[in-house]
Amino acid sequence: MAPYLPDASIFYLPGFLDPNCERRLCQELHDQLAWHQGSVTVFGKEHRIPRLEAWHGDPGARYQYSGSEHSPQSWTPALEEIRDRLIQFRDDLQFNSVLGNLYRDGNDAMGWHSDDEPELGEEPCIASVSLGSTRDFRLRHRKRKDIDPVTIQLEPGSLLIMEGPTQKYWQHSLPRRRGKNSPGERINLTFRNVLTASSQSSG
Ligand SMILES: O=C(O)CCC(=O)C(=O)O
Ligand SMILES: [Mn+2]
Repeated sequence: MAPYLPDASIFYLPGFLDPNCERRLCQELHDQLAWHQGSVTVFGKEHRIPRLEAWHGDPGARYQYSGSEHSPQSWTPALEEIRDRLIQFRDDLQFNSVLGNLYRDGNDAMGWHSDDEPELGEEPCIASVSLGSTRDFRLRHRKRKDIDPVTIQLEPGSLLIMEGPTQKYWQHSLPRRRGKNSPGERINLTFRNVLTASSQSSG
């Protein structure tokens, strides 16, 4: 169960993928996605981002992340399998793309942000599937300092759905975890529906 959060609609389901399926898909995603390490430029200095990324989806689902725009690589069988399971689970959802993040170990992380890019439209639905090591997922309200940040442990095979006003009012992050309990490799997939030129012109 996800904790109750005001101004948000968050749903957490452990065991969305059974353990055998999770292990098989984790290996396939590791081997088959177009992983690369991006970089961001801050005050004129280029920094490599601390994780690997891959953007896959329908042609035309162009998306801006880590400071530049990317055209998608095509769907792989593992990505299509997980996307189809998501649609079976919630047939009101549709996704034309997926951002993969590969955290090689506890030094890899993602800073505070919201998935609120204009190309995701108003109140986007983001379906996040986790494989590999468990990591802490942190959430904090953007304005209300009286609400404490929340941690959800994203387990292998779990599904986290964020929708409604979540991205408008909340930020999330995946902090570094160093030291003796440092986690092993983790893959996260966030399925998204990016507005394309044709979806925008058809209203
Ligand atoms: O790895 C995660 O669980 C979070 C990924 C994320 O927030 C993103 O891809 O925007
Ligand atoms: Mn995000």
